[in-house]
Amino acid sequence: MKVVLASSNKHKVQEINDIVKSIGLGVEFVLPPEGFDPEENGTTFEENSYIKAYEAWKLTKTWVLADDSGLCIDALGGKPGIFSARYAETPALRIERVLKELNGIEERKAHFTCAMTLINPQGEVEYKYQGICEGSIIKEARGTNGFGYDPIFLVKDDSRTMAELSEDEKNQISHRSVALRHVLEYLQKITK
Ligand code: ITT
Repeated sequence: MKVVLASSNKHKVQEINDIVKSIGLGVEFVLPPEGFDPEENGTTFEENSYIKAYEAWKLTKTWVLADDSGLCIDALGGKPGIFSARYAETPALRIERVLKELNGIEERKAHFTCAMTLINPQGEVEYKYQGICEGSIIKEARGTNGFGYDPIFLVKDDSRTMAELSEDEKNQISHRSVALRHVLEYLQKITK
Protein backbone atom coordinates (compact mmCIF):
# COMPACT_ATOMS: atom_id res chain seq x y z
CA MET A 1 0.00 0.00 0.00
CA LYS A 2 1.33 3.44 -0.95
CA VAL A 3 0.76 6.43 1.29
CA VAL A 4 1.81 9.97 0.42
CA LEU A 5 3.76 11.54 3.27
CA ALA A 6 2.75 15.20 3.38
CA SER A 7 6.11 16.59 4.46
CA SER A 8 9.09 18.44 3.02
CA ASN A 9 11.31 17.68 6.02
CA LYS A 10 13.78 15.02 4.88
CA HIS A 11 14.72 14.06 8.46
CA LYS A 12 11.10 13.30 9.32
CA VAL A 13 10.63 11.31 6.14
CA GLN A 14 13.80 9.31 6.86
CA GLU A 15 12.72 8.57 10.45
CA ILE A 16 9.27 7.52 9.35
CA ASN A 17 10.62 5.19 6.67
CA ASP A 18 13.11 3.68 9.14
CA ILE A 19 10.35 3.02 11.68
CA VAL A 20 8.17 1.39 9.03
CA LYS A 21 11.11 -0.75 7.88
CA SER A 22 11.85 -1.90 11.42
CA ILE A 23 8.25 -3.00 11.86
CA GLY A 24 8.21 -4.67 8.45
CA LEU A 25 4.74 -3.70 7.25
CA GLY A 26 3.75 -3.49 3.61
CA VAL A 27 3.32 0.28 3.68
CA GLU A 28 5.47 2.44 1.43
CA PHE A 29 5.62 6.17 2.02
CA VAL A 30 6.19 8.35 -1.02
CA LEU A 31 6.77 12.09 -1.24
CA PRO A 32 4.10 14.55 -2.37
CA PRO A 33 4.32 15.89 -5.93
CA GLU A 34 5.83 19.25 -6.87
CA GLY A 35 3.64 22.14 -5.88
CA PHE A 36 3.01 20.83 -2.37
CA ASP A 37 3.30 24.00 -0.29
CA PRO A 38 0.70 24.10 2.48
CA GLU A 39 0.07 27.26 4.45
CA GLU A 40 0.45 26.13 8.05
CA ASN A 41 -1.84 28.72 9.60
CA GLY A 42 -3.56 26.51 12.16
CA THR A 43 -3.41 27.21 15.87
CA THR A 44 -2.69 23.66 17.04
CA PHE A 45 -0.49 20.75 15.93
CA GLU A 46 -3.65 18.88 15.04
CA GLU A 47 -4.96 21.67 12.80
CA ASN A 48 -1.65 22.07 10.99
CA SER A 49 -1.37 18.34 10.53
CA TYR A 50 -4.81 18.34 8.89
CA ILE A 51 -3.91 21.34 6.68
CA LYS A 52 -0.82 19.52 5.36
CA ALA A 53 -2.65 16.23 4.85
CA TYR A 54 -5.56 17.85 3.02
CA GLU A 55 -3.25 19.90 0.80
CA ALA A 56 -1.42 16.73 -0.27
CA TRP A 57 -4.73 14.92 -0.75
CA LYS A 58 -5.95 17.68 -3.13
CA LEU A 59 -2.86 17.02 -5.28
CA THR A 60 -2.98 13.22 -5.20
CA LYS A 61 -6.49 11.99 -4.24
CA THR A 62 -4.93 9.01 -2.51
CA TRP A 63 -3.99 7.92 1.03
CA VAL A 64 -2.06 10.69 2.78
CA LEU A 65 -0.31 10.93 6.15
CA ALA A 66 0.87 14.22 7.67
CA ASP A 67 3.08 14.87 10.69
CA ASP A 68 3.00 18.19 12.50
CA SER A 69 5.42 18.21 15.36
CA GLY A 70 7.37 20.42 17.70
CA LEU A 71 8.93 21.06 21.07
CA CYS A 72 6.82 22.36 23.97
CA ILE A 73 8.58 23.80 27.00
CA ASP A 74 6.56 24.18 30.20
CA ALA A 75 8.43 27.24 31.52
CA LEU A 76 7.85 29.04 28.20
CA GLY A 77 4.11 28.39 28.25
CA GLY A 78 4.43 25.61 25.65
CA LYS A 79 6.69 27.50 23.23
CA PRO A 80 8.14 27.09 20.65
CA GLY A 81 5.22 24.66 20.06
CA ILE A 82 3.66 25.04 16.62
CA PHE A 83 6.34 27.64 15.84
CA SER A 84 9.18 25.14 16.37
CA ALA A 85 10.26 25.13 12.71
CA ARG A 86 10.08 28.94 12.51
CA TYR A 87 11.50 29.97 15.92
CA ALA A 88 14.65 31.40 14.29
CA GLU A 89 16.32 31.13 10.92
CA THR A 90 18.49 28.03 11.35
CA PRO A 91 18.37 24.97 13.65
CA ALA A 92 21.42 26.29 15.56
CA LEU A 93 19.81 29.71 16.04
CA ARG A 94 16.57 28.09 17.19
CA ILE A 95 18.48 26.17 19.86
CA GLU A 96 20.31 29.34 20.84
CA ARG A 97 17.02 31.21 21.23
CA VAL A 98 15.51 28.50 23.44
CA LEU A 99 18.59 28.34 25.66
CA LYS A 100 18.59 32.13 25.99
CA GLU A 101 14.91 32.19 26.92
CA LEU A 102 15.53 29.53 29.57
CA ASN A 103 18.58 31.30 30.97
CA GLY A 104 18.33 31.37 34.79
CA ILE A 105 15.28 29.09 34.83
CA GLU A 106 15.76 25.83 36.71
CA GLU A 107 12.39 24.21 35.87
CA ARG A 108 13.10 22.93 32.35
CA LYS A 109 10.50 20.24 31.74
CA ALA A 110 9.52 19.81 28.08
CA HIS A 111 8.00 17.39 25.63
CA PHE A 112 7.99 16.73 21.92
CA THR A 113 4.57 16.33 20.29
CA CYS A 114 3.73 14.73 16.96
CA ALA A 115 0.21 15.03 15.56
CA MET A 116 -0.45 12.65 12.70
CA THR A 117 -3.46 12.79 10.39
CA LEU A 118 -4.35 10.05 7.94
CA ILE A 119 -6.67 11.00 5.07
CA ASN A 120 -8.30 8.38 2.85
CA PRO A 121 -8.66 8.53 -0.96
CA GLN A 122 -12.11 10.12 -0.50
CA GLY A 123 -10.52 13.07 1.31
CA GLU A 124 -11.90 12.18 4.74
CA VAL A 125 -9.95 12.02 7.98
CA GLU A 126 -9.60 8.30 8.51
CA TYR A 127 -7.48 8.35 11.67
CA LYS A 128 -5.47 10.75 13.82
CA TYR A 129 -3.16 10.34 16.78
CA GLN A 130 -0.94 12.58 18.88
CA GLY A 131 2.30 11.07 20.19
CA ILE A 132 4.34 12.58 23.00
CA CYS A 133 7.90 12.12 24.27
CA GLU A 134 8.83 13.62 27.63
CA GLY A 135 12.09 15.13 28.76
CA SER A 136 13.76 18.38 29.73
CA ILE A 137 16.01 21.03 28.23
CA ILE A 138 19.69 20.88 29.17
CA LYS A 139 21.90 23.96 29.39
CA GLU A 140 24.35 23.09 26.59
CA ALA A 141 23.73 21.18 23.38
CA ARG A 142 25.10 17.60 23.23
CA GLY A 143 25.14 14.99 20.45
CA THR A 144 25.03 14.99 16.68
CA ASN A 145 22.31 12.51 15.72
CA GLY A 146 18.71 13.33 14.88
CA PHE A 147 17.71 16.86 13.93
CA GLY A 148 16.07 20.04 15.17
CA TYR A 149 16.05 20.43 18.94
CA ASP A 150 17.40 16.92 19.64
CA PRO A 151 20.79 18.16 21.00
CA ILE A 152 19.13 20.09 23.87
CA PHE A 153 16.38 17.57 24.68
CA LEU A 154 17.34 15.34 27.60
CA VAL A 155 15.27 12.19 27.38
CA LYS A 156 13.24 11.39 30.52
CA ASP A 157 14.81 8.62 32.66
CA ASP A 158 17.98 8.71 30.55
CA SER A 159 21.24 10.63 30.92
CA ARG A 160 21.47 11.29 27.18
CA THR A 161 20.00 13.87 24.86
CA MET A 162 17.90 12.76 21.91
CA ALA A 163 20.88 13.59 19.67
CA GLU A 164 23.06 11.17 21.68
CA LEU A 165 20.71 8.24 21.06
CA SER A 166 21.28 6.05 18.02
CA GLU A 167 18.69 6.32 15.25
CA ASP A 168 17.20 3.01 16.37
CA GLU A 169 16.99 4.15 19.99
CA LYS A 170 15.29 7.41 19.03
CA ASN A 171 12.85 5.49 16.86
CA GLN A 172 11.86 3.30 19.81
CA ILE A 173 10.76 6.18 22.01
CA SER A 174 10.14 9.32 19.95
CA HIS A 175 6.86 11.22 19.72
CA ARG A 176 6.93 10.40 15.99
CA SER A 177 7.30 6.66 16.55
CA VAL A 178 4.50 6.63 19.15
CA ALA A 179 2.12 8.32 16.71
CA LEU A 180 3.28 6.31 13.69
CA ARG A 181 2.89 2.95 15.47
CA HIS A 182 -0.75 3.80 16.16
CA VAL A 183 -1.30 4.84 12.54
CA LEU A 184 0.33 1.65 11.23
CA GLU A 185 -1.69 -0.51 13.61
CA TYR A 186 -4.84 1.16 12.29
CA LEU A 187 -3.79 0.71 8.65
CA GLN A 188 -3.00 -2.94 9.28
CA LYS A 189 -6.44 -3.47 10.79
CA ILE A 190 -8.35 -1.92 7.89
CA THR A 191 -6.30 -3.45 5.09
CA LYS A 192 -6.46 -7.04 6.43
P1 ITT B 1 6.92 19.72 7.18
O1 ITT B 1 5.91 20.73 7.67
O2 ITT B 1 7.21 19.83 5.73
O3 ITT B 1 6.58 18.31 7.60
P2 ITT B 1 8.62 21.04 9.11
O4 ITT B 1 10.02 20.81 9.62
O5 ITT B 1 8.23 22.44 8.76
O6 ITT B 1 8.34 20.03 7.91
P3 ITT B 1 6.78 21.07 11.34
O7 ITT B 1 6.04 22.28 10.92
O8 ITT B 1 5.99 19.90 11.87
O9 ITT B 1 7.64 20.45 10.18
O10 ITT B 1 7.85 21.51 12.43
C1 ITT B 1 8.57 20.57 13.09
C2 ITT B 1 9.75 21.23 13.78
O11 ITT B 1 9.76 20.81 15.15
C3 ITT B 1 11.04 20.72 13.19
O12 ITT B 1 11.49 21.54 12.14
C4 ITT B 1 11.97 20.73 14.40
O13 ITT B 1 12.45 22.02 14.63
C5 ITT B 1 11.02 20.36 15.54
N1 ITT B 1 10.97 18.89 15.70
C6 ITT B 1 9.94 18.06 15.35
N2 ITT B 1 10.26 16.79 15.58
C7 ITT B 1 11.52 16.80 16.08
C8 ITT B 1 12.40 15.80 16.50
O14 ITT B 1 12.11 14.52 16.39
N3 ITT B 1 13.59 16.18 16.98
C9 ITT B 1 13.92 17.47 17.06
N4 ITT B 1 13.16 18.48 16.66
C10 ITT B 1 11.95 18.15 16.18
